[in-house]
Amino acid sequence: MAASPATSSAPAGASSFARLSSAPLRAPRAAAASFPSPNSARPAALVADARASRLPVVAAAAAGHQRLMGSLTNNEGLRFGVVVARFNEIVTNLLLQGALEAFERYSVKAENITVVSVPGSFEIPVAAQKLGKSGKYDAILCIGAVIRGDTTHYDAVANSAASGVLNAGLSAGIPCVFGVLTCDDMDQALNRAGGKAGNKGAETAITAIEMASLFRHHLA
Ligand code: INI
Repeated sequence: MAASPATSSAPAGASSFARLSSAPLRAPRAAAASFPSPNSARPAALVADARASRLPVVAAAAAGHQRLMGSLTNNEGLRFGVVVARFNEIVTNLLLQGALEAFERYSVKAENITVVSVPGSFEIPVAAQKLGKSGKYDAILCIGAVIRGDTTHYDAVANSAASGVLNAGLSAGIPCVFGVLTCDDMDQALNRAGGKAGNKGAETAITAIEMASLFRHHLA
């Protein structure tokens, strides 16, 4: 069950910490233990846990801080643009399907999702930027699959897609989430598109919901 942490001051920190521990995409136990809430009900146990994992114990003196975090469930009315490349569409269709299923799981309404199709991953950033600047969306998902071939084209497309999506988000001022696979071969890509390594499209949607919620509810 994912709670919906709002702006949290230190007294609510314990529940934020609990939220981290129960989120669908879990933070590793050791990483969580390195940021114990100052008001945790069991600080000694957390400190012992951190020591056992050889991580530095921090935040003991950070009472009064605010921790802002987006929520997966507080997503009513959030709107999403999805830019998906057709190149390697056997893979990108699966990624898109994963993203749409994740939206459905978190009750994002279909009417709040717009899917835009572009030829290849190289074309994703310009479309993402245009959607982002339109003011109609809270976050943009960027979905593609770049698979290494015999030429250097792979590096050019992969690098352009990554830096382009980053720039699109920065210039539009809304989250543009990177869901472009960069793989050595088709097997690797299919493994990450619903195969044994999960579905990167679903992860992209979940990241987009959290970031959109963060921006709408805390950073606006
Ligand atoms: N586009 C991809 O999305 N994935 C690839 O693997 C790929 N490769 O390897 O060539 C690819 N190329 C097309 C590119 O994205 C543009 O559509 C094309 O260069 C026109 O601008």
